[in-house]
Amino acid sequence: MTLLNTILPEQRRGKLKALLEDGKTVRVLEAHNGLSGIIANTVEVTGDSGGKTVVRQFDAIWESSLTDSASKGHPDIEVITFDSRFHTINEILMVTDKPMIVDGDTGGDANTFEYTVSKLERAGVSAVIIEDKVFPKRNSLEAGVQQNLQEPEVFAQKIRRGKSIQKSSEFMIIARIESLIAGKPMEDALDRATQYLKAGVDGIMIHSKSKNPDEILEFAKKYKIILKNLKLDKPLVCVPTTYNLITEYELSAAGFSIVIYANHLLRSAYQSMTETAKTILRDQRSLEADPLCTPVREIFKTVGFLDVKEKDQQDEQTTNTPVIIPAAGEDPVFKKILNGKPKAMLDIGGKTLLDHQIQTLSNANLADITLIAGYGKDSLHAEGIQILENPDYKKGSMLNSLMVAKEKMANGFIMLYSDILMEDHILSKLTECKEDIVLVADNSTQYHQPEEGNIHDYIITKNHYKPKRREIRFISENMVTKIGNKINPETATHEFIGLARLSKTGAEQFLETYNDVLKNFTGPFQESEDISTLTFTDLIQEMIDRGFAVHYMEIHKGWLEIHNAEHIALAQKSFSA
Ligand code: SPV
Ligand code: MG
Repeated sequence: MTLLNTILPEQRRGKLKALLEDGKTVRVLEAHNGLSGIIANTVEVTGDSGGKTVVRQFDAIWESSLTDSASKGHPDIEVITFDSRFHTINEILMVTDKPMIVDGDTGGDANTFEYTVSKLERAGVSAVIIEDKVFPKRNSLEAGVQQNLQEPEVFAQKIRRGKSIQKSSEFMIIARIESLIAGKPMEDALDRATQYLKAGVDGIMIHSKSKNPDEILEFAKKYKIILKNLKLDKPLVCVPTTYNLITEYELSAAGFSIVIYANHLLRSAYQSMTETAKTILRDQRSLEADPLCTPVREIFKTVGFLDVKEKDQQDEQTTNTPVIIPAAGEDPVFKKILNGKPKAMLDIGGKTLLDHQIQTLSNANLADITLIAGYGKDSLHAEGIQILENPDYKKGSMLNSLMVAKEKMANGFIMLYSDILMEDHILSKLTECKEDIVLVADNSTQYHQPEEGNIHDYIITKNHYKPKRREIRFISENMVTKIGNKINPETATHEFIGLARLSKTGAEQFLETYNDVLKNFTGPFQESEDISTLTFTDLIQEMIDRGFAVHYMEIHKGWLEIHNAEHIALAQKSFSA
């Protein structure tokens, strides 16, 4: 179900009257369930109108007794209960925003009809058309069927009762004259029209199963005279199923203001379904039937499944993505200042490095934080985060620590190096990225020399992109082709800042590659001398080599890594500013 076209009853009900008052010839298409309702509501073509290009759509939806019954596998003889019809009506109303005209069959007796009017009006239906036959009626299109007409006085009284019960002035009751269907003369039809108009009906439908339109055109001519005599202006409705050569334009010129295509979606669906079923039987597989079928994805799009997918992805990205900070290693540079404490406890302007990180994460609504501790773990403290331990932190790389939090990765995660600080906007932007694997990459690396003794994770992006002024690039082009600390800084386009986001799918691919590499390889691997010291960037490079799409989110400065005393001073300066 798509929520795009939903509309409240009071917003819809008056739409039909408004179209008629605007002098429009209302083009109506049948629907028999939610999906056909969406088609009737939204399908459009561009056409020509007096040399001008116009977008053509249907104006309203016909909820047909014939097709509602047939879609339930039943004949059109008022055997489908009103409750069942009302279920279909609501199903269509739920996914459309155009006015609906309901085929009310005979309307039952006057009491039943009052309830029908009340329920349809409340639901937001714009009009009901009832036919002047005796309950239970027979469909009008089949030749040789006994058609029993209701006494016009009895039918006129049913109209009065219906009109007296409706609450709004917007709801319309239209009388359908079946004289021509029942083989009665034109006079009978005209007589009935006069009586129903006098009873207060809002419009007349003249029905015919003739191959040519002569009789309805004659009726239309004489109907104008009746209206003139009664000083009324009430719309005339036709259903050109059998006399289908005549155009809307001609019908409009003859005085018809509502034209109903009453059964075409169901009939075309039936033909197409039968053809598909036979094709599968013939070929004993479905390959040949495929060209007869709409792609699944188009159905998904039509019924709103793709919207749901997108919303789920957005939710997944913005709510509670776990953040994993591998912080187990010992930092030789700060050994003295830290005095046995882990680097995360480094004081920067009166606050620990970790608290600075937690603050930035919480500013981006990221509250599920897991830190992997190792060296100096007992002196590690921070509020509201989970701490896991990597007892083997002396062996292996930061990737081993990251993998301690494997359990947190199942629905996607963010990985943050423990020694970087950044401006808030970087994380907010990262949570909005739609790709499955996104590395945050700084493009300012090209403007400065690598610092002595520091290890930098460099990136080379697809197309060897070097920033130019004012340029729009599409996200899908933001692909990483190479990553690692052995890349020549001269050829690198970006530096990986130690912040990455992996979606559920991205995390699955990441773990799958990791497990496979550990199982099947020994010795040197990517940039590492041995598989046991495999790094995060090695694994990412391996994923790229295996064909997984690794994207980058480009930033320009706005972050710091704390590798020496100078960096601390710089960070302090930034925070005090
Ligand atoms: C319907 O669509 O159910 C109608 C029109 O009532 S007809 O089938 O032509 O009678
Ligand atoms: Mg009908």
